[in-house]
Amino acid sequence: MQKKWWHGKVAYQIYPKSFYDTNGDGIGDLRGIIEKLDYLKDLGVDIVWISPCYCSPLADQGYDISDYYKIDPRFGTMEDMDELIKEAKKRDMYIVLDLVVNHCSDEHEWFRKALADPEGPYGKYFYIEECKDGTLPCNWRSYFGGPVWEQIPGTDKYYLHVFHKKQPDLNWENPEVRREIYKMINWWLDKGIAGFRIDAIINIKKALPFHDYPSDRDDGLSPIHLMLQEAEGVLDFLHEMADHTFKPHNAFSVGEVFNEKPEELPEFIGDDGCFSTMFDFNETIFGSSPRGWYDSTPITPDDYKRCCFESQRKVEDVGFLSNIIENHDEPRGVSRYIPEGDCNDYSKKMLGTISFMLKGLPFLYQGQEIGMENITFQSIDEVDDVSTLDEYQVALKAGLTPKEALKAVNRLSRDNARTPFQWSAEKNAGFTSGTPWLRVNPNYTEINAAGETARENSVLNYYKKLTALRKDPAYADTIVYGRLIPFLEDRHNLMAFFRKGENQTLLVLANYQSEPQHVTLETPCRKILLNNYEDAGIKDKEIVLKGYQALVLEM
Ligand code: TEU
Ligand code: CA
Repeated sequence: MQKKWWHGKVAYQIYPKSFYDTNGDGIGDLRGIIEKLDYLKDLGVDIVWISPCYCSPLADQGYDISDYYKIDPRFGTMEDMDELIKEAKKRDMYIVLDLVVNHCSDEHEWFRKALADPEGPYGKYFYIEECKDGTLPCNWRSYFGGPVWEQIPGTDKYYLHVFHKKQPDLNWENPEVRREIYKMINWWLDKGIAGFRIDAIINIKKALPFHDYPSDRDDGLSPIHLMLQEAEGVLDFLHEMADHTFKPHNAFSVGEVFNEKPEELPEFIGDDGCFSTMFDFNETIFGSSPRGWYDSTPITPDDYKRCCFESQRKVEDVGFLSNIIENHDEPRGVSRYIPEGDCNDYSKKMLGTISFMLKGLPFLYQGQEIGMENITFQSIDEVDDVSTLDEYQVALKAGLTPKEALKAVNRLSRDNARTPFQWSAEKNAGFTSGTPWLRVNPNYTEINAAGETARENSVLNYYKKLTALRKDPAYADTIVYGRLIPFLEDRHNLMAFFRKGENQTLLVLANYQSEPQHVTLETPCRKILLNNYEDAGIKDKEIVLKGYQALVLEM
């Protein structure tokens, strides 16, 4: 594997709407990000991925773009963006934007023109089909519920949207569409951003002509992944995109790739892959049910371990994954991956240790570093996210009572991760002086950045140790490139692995339970590099790990 400039870095995702509001309108903004750059630098962050901040009606919080070349006034101005890029560079930091090109907004100029003249050139920018007797071209179910086809008012024509109806899919089969997209990417890269996170990208290739797949629910619709399994040729588009944009700019790209075909992995993230890296979602998709969120199976520590190791094995000689415990589409990792009742500073630090010590590029999601947890919505009216609202309806239709349905969606709601960042114990967690667009988690009085900074043994200060260890010249090479070899893999509630470097071996031990656990080492350890407890409990080769204790040892 070729070494790349970004391999040893630490990345951080910002969801701008919920990060920091500087003008009191209740919505986070670019100036808020500029103000907090030093906070991120101090945490040890190098690469900052910012979820969409382009002009958008915010039907899907910015993942519905109406102008790729403009900043939404709610987030700021292009001058703010230029300043952000400049201020980041000053600090040796890299700005990565979100590339949403499977679809745009129905308020984008292209789509307006397509509606005005479906037969004209812009009609071919989208998938528009005539349905004479109202029979839809296929029975695919949109990710956010209902059929993927929406009628164009006053006509017998329908357009395709695999996400929300305000997110019409762009027709990648049209070379003109691809040219426009590459032009836009290059415009941003020329501006000085370091690269892109690439949204929902597997969906750009459709299995054509449109046809039905077997339905898995009473609605008669089929899940998109059946179509994706059959679609051939997404990589032709992706290589073309990389050759015209990322590669000439030596840009960083991280793909949001689901449902890829295993044999295609090298083409995605191998040395000549179309992306630098892609996210590991193996843990996030575990336990999902075709019936919906309400039917999903919670993950256990042993499942979690299996998911991580499976991904590591898959990419071992191929490339570099990006590791997360959460993002803006998922509940908080500490609420999901730590068994109920056990979520505390020890277990939070343990999860962080695993995420940072696996091979790959660690991505922190805003608030993860201070131990932010799920919020419990008291009523569905408090929820904003389109996906959660749909899953709530799915649960009701399946026969759950409103109370049960709310409980089911609370567990997985994307809004768990979208509540405002908790900066301090002041009003609205110090996020805004106005009214926050989404409810602040009431636990902000205990969990907030100011308190975490002040408290020596906080989760935040532990994350700083993790980023520092990753960059410590004495260990960086092993942590970044060392082979990952599981240790005592079948031991219940223990997640342990070696990282074997050229002349060095590290051992990561995580006791994934509240009861202590005894481990015998193969060789005595030379040095304790990290410990989420005060004392280690090591006697020669014998270790008694305390509840949720995590250790990084040099062997
Ligand atoms: O997500 C793509 C995706 O397929 C899922 O994460 C999906 O949104 C989720 O399972 C629904 O609950 C990306 C973005 O990360 C997400 O925020 C957007 O909503 C989506 O694309 C559409 O742009
Ligand atoms: Ca604002």
